[in-house]
Amino acid sequence: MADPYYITTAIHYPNGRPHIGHAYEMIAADAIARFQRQAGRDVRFQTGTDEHGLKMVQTARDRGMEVRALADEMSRYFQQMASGLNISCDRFIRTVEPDHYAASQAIWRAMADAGDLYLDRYEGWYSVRDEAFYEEKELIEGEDGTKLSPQGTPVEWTAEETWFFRLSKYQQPLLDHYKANPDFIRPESRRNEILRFVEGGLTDLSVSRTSFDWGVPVPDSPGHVMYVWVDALTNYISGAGYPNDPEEFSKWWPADLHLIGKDIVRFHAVYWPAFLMSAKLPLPDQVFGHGFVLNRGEKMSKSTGNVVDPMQLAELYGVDALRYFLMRDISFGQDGSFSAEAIVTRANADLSNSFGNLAQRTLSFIAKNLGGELPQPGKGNPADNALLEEVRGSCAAFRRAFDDLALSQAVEAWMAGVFACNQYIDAQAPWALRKTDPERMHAVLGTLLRAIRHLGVTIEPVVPASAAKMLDQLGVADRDHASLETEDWYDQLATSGFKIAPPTPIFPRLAIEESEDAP
Ligand code: ME8
Repeated sequence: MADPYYITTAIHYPNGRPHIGHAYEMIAADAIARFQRQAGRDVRFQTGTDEHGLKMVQTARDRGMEVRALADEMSRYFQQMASGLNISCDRFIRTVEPDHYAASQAIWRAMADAGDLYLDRYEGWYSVRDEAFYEEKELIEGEDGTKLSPQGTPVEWTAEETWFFRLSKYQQPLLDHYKANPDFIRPESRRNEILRFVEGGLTDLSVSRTSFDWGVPVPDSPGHVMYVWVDALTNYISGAGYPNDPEEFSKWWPADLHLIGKDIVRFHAVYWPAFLMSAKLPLPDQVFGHGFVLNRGEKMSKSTGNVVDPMQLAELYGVDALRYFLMRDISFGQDGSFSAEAIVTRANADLSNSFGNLAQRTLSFIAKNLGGELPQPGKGNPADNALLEEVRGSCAAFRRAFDDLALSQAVEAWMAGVFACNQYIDAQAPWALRKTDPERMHAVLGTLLRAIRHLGVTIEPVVPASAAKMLDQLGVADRDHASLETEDWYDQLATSGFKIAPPTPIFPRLAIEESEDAP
């Protein structure tokens, strides 16, 4: 049986339509999930929407609609985006679903059984935008003297009777866990931030609300709904069989990777492991806090009006161009900027002019001059062997880096293989060999087909639809990492009578769209 691999994204607040930050997170998680499938892992990939909390209540009120209707409408946009961006999730979870209610109430009961919940009065600051409680000492002062959360969002004074979770009890166990598992929080900068926060002392956490009823009801406590983060974090286990399917649950849990943004690392690396410890459940292997996507260097916000619809970008420039750009141009773990020009420049340089052109030149030459017949393999000229070695090396470097979540470096390493092929094709000039040395021409073309197969299989997680189309043109059926270990496919394909058809270009050259509302 293949080794299970469970990856999740954050679940997104559907109080508005999805933006490019949401798209970025889904695309990164999807690329990792596809990569692990190619590596032979039995992958479960979950994403979804986080539909409870005061922010949803207030947005619905502002729009004059029922909260559930808002959640249904907006969650649909996230689901459409997931399918539009070719996100291969196994489950799109919505926190309004019955199995999620059951799981949230079960973990609540487990925390209560551990003696970690008590009723008291909460008085303090709350940010509806962050759905987070803050201590006085964490607040910053806004331009007009008002108090703001450390994220710069407005806070309001809240006073109500709530259930508390004994977070303070878990300070030392958490510190011990971070020490014993240096890779639990990544990247390093996030880990240091969390260490400082926990070392500074933890106060007990208010985990229920009584001033509204849009949430999962607290068991045996009429009038209380769970604090939205308690139910939101629980999505990771409710989607994986907790508590009613122990077999399924023990297969998937603990998760291998929670992929989230840098602003919510505290919830995932402090509160969530503390809840799990309290409920006597294993902790996830790793929490990775990726950076933010900025619009031409600026933070996106509704008030500045610079929020970009990712589906519009995908329609203008293509899903795979967008995916490739985000994975290649943003160093994973750091913030990065996007603009239409940057997407077009990157996609044209790498995909259209280099990789696409390489495949297009090679396949159309074979279709035209060899009637589509596979070239006869050569005897192994040093230049051919050197190229194959270089391409295999760059694909192996891609795999090593990707496995370590250095996604952008991985793509860069892959690109080195593409460049090597383009240099080779120019140096070997198969078109000139057609008349002078047909045998050598065959060997060069055969070498190129092999190299293109390695490159196509390797980049599949990043540009899945385009890579699949290219591998179809090449007649390559097996697309996992193990298949790259031999070149048997070539002889099998040659004997099967497969013919290379005149190819249609896979990566069209892009131009910047100048339309009125283009980003
Ligand atoms: O925080 N660039 O939901 P959310 C990159 N419901 N990533 C970004 C981003 C940007 N500009 N803006 C947001 C929530 N994100 C909670 C999560 S999980 C149990 C509950 C990321 O819709 C953000 O960091 O505000 C988070 O990982 C995800 O998008 C959803 O953000």
